[in-house]
Amino acid sequence: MANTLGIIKPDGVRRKLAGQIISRIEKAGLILRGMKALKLTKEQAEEFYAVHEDKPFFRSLVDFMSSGPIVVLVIGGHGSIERWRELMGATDPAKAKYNTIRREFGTSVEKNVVHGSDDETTARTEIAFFFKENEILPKEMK
Ligand code: IDP
Ligand code: MG
Repeated sequence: MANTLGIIKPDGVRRKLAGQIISRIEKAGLILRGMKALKLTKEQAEEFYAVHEDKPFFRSLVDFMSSGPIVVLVIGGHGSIERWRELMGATDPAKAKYNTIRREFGTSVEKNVVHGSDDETTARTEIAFFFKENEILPKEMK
């Protein structure tokens, strides 16, 4: 029952897709346990995506992720990590399944609208990157 981190990336916020994306999370029966809007500095984007620092797309990704406001979400509920990734779809919108967020709204492999943690370990680290303990609703709170 681990929480996961979701991000509505700058392309999603700019295009006013945040409401629709949050609506999909709610309709899927997942639970919003934390939410804030903020803008990453270049340094913060570099740190968040440090695992990709050797990739050819790293500089462009950092520029993109720090180009405008994002919405960060703590998403809970049964199977939240896998289920949020299912709702997002594959990294490349052109290869993502129909009805996924990336397939419907993504415009390139970089500008793919949303982020999701890939496992329990990264979820924990990524949530802690944005949220203090007291900014996350506890599981028992309904
Ligand atoms: P994920 O977001 O589906 O987990 P990752 O491989 O972890 O995909 O890549 C992180 C982010 O980096 C992607 O969501 C996308 O924005 C960007 N990205 C990944 N691969 C490419 C690429 O080949 N070209 C440009 N950007 C990429
Ligand atoms: Mg990833």
